[in-house]
Amino acid sequence: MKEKLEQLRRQTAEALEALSDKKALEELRVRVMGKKGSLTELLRGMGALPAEERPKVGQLVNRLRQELQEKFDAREAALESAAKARRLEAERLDVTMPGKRRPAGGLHPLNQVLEELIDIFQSMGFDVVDGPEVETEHYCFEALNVPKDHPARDMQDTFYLGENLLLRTQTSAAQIRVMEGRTPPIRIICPGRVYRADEVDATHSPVFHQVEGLVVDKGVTMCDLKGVLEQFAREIYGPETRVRFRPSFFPFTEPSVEVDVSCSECGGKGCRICKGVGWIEILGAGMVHPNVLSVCGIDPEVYSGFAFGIGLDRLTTTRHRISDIRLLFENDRRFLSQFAE
Ligand code: 2NL
Repeated sequence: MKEKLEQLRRQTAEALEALSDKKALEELRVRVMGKKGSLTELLRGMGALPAEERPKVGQLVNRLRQELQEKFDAREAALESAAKARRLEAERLDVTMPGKRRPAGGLHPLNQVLEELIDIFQSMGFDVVDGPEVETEHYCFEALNVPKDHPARDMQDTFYLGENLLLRTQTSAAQIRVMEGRTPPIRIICPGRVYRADEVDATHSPVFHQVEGLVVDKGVTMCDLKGVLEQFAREIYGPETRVRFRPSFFPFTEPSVEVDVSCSECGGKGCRICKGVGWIEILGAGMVHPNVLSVCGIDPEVYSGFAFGIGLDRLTTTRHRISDIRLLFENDRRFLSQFAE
């Protein structure tokens, strides 16, 4: 019996040394220590021993059980730490290796021109404001002195979302909100998306971008309008740029003007870009109509102002000689990556 115990001790120790993973270890544990395992078998064999030897042998079996238990646990721990060491070695990282470079994104050309424009106006003391794209007829038309029969108000030209709800056709709507809520002096620009029910072609898109500006204070005159817009045009197109003001009409300004700059491509001689006329129209502007000031609770006898609207898409396409406005909305990376800085 003693020999059998000794043999089991030796065999188990050897088998434990020989195995190399936890699965094999658990199998061996069942084979030796399990209900039908070798050790249990030996214990059963005790029945054949003389009664006076049984306690002694029982003690030996129990000691062996304890010893084997410890051996199994120790081997299990050793296997685990070996596996962990192997895993760490396999996952070793050299943190000093150079990383994989991701291609950097860039600002959309519209945003590049917009940022330039914001810089120019901020340096002249303008704040940048924002407003909702979904507007009421009041803020989009009524407050801007746009009469009921004006074509802009037609379903054909404007996207209506409901009885009195529409997608704004100009960012003036947001500027009206500012005039209602502040007392002059007001000096703001308001960039944003605007919507018109236009068919898509090379020069039209139902969604486009506008930057409107507004100055209201005591004693603001047409001279201020001309000075600010001339300064803006020279900063955008270069110091040698000539600027001209042509009489025009908008319901919300009186008098109204359209502003042209000498063609930066040909210097005014006439070319493909300016369609042979030597001038490029860049914006519309005018002195804020007294009705518009009144609606906003600003007394036109005390205050006056000027306003302007710049089409950002056209400014961007002429600036970068982009032939088709649709390119600005398709987000084709082959196009956009040409503008990455
Ligand atoms: C254009 C013309 C213009 C304005 C926009 C404006 C705003 C307020 C009051 C009065 Cl709150 N006017 N905006 C004025 C004149 C022209 O835009 O052709 N834009 C592309």
